[in-house]
Amino acid sequence: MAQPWRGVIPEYREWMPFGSDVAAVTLGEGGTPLVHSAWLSEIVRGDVFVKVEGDNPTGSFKDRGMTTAISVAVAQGAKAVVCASTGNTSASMTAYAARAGLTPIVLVPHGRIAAGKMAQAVMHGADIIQVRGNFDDCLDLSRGLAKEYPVALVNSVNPMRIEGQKTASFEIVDVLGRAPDLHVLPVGNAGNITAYWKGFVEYHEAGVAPSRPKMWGFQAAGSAPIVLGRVVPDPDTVATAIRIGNPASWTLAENARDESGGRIDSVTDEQILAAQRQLGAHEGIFVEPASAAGVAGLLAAAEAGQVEPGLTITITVTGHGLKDIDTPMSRVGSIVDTAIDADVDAAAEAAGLR
Ligand code: AN7
Repeated sequence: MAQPWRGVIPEYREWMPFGSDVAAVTLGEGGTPLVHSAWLSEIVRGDVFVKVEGDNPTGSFKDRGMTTAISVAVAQGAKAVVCASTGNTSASMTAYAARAGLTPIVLVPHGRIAAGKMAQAVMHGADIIQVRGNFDDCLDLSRGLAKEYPVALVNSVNPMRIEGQKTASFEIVDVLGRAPDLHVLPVGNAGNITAYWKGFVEYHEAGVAPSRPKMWGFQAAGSAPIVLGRVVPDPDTVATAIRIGNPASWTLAENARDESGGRIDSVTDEQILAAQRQLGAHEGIFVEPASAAGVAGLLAAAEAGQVEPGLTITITVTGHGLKDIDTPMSRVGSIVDTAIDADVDAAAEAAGLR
């Protein structure tokens, strides 16, 4: 009988910096599909695989790091947890806190949080506090609360988040049987690029993978502090998940870039929305705008002749498209192409079958 996937702590416990005294608070996260993309493979003249992180329990990669952060918080006796969020962290945190019986406190920036993500936090029973400021202000507040009050901070500055999120790299190597030549992903607060690099490095050092990939990260042009080399005080992009002007893991992301011989670049909102739509139409994978930043970056690099042929490339799409339907749909004119009576011939006519 097939063995069901058990969640990232049970599956990768020997790679965690904690012992069996930490019980896993899990929703069965991880074990997400690595889908071959014929479309992108042809464009880059290599082999491209998409790691579909929207298939996690709350619809984003955050679940990998939340199972570890919440499990450890519970083991340490926490009663309440706090996070700043552009949406996905709060959706994930509130779900895992609900399972663990912890009180979740969510700090979100004023406006611009996708409705689906807010709905998740509400349904998981969170106290939602809207801050008159941006994500970076929320993160400062979140840190301040955790310092002065008995609440555990579960943003990616909590090292347990990185420990959980690194398992995505393990899964990629486990499935491919080797590390990719190049790994591509979006960058916001820069926790995930840090985590992926840690995972690839650990597998390499342990001899599981004979090589490590170059890391390519992409920020949104209006929120590209690492690319610009300075804090962006008022970040702006349709990709609200990565609307972050002062990433917490800035230096660690630069390390991942430099140690791997990679790059961190930016893509415009137009490139992001085009990539989102193309991925949906060519591959059947519907991702949220931020998640398309990596795809947009790879497409731009291929167009500029910066992708050498013959590479094995993996690309993480971080969150599910259903979380934010307003952004893409606002670009679509009318949803309905043709209205007809309930008649087979009329339907065939409208569908171009005759
Ligand atoms: C879909 O939820 O920061 O570079 O507060 O939701 O590790 O921050 C979300 C980030 C990419 C960027 N894609 O990852 C939050 C939050 C999606 C995201 C990122 C986020 P990091």
